[in-house]
Amino acid sequence: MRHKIIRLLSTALVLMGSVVAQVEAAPILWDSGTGSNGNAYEYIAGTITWSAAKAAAEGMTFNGATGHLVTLHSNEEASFINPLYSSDPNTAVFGPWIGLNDIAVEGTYAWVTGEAYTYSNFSAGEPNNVGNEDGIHFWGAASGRPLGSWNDWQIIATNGGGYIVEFESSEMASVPEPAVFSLLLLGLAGMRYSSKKRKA
Ligand SMILES: [Ca+2]
Ligand SMILES: [Ca+2]
Ligand SMILES: [Ca+2]
Repeated sequence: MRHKIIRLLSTALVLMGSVVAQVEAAPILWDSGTGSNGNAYEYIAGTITWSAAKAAAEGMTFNGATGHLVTLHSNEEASFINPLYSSDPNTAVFGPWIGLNDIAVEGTYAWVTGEAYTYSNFSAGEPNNVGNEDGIHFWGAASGRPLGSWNDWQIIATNGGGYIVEFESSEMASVPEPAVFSLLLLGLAGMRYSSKKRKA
């Protein structure tokens, strides 16, 4: 019986692991160094418009936190994020979309989360709103501009550089995967109960 329980338990753990991998994002925590905020960041590769990237980011979860397109407040935050994407050749010129836009009022820039717009890193000559550009992205390493500097670009244009999603530490659960852990305990209790019942 004990062997059977161990076998069942390991099967359950493997199954839960694969379910978690499908649902959960796998971002990197910024939890050390100057200005670190405990938030988690992930580069998602792909060819996508700014609007679709915004929706995709907001459809992701990590440890209880809902994602959003990245919001930046310091050079330190930018320095943490740049290496997440800069080695992907797809970001060589057009790097990932970020959560800044001037969709509501032309020339008035706002973060998707409503956070204060207190930090800016536009490339020289940008934003220039050529053809109504309202979504912001990073320039890539081979763009001829500083890596990670910003450009405004049309939100309906696809950008092959993907996007960066951010998860707020304030929204994260303190204990990882509480729901899955409870299920595991329930399952163990159930197996004990049925094994006792058979013996009785
Ligand atoms: Ca942020
Ligand atoms: Ca604009
Ligand atoms: Ca521009």
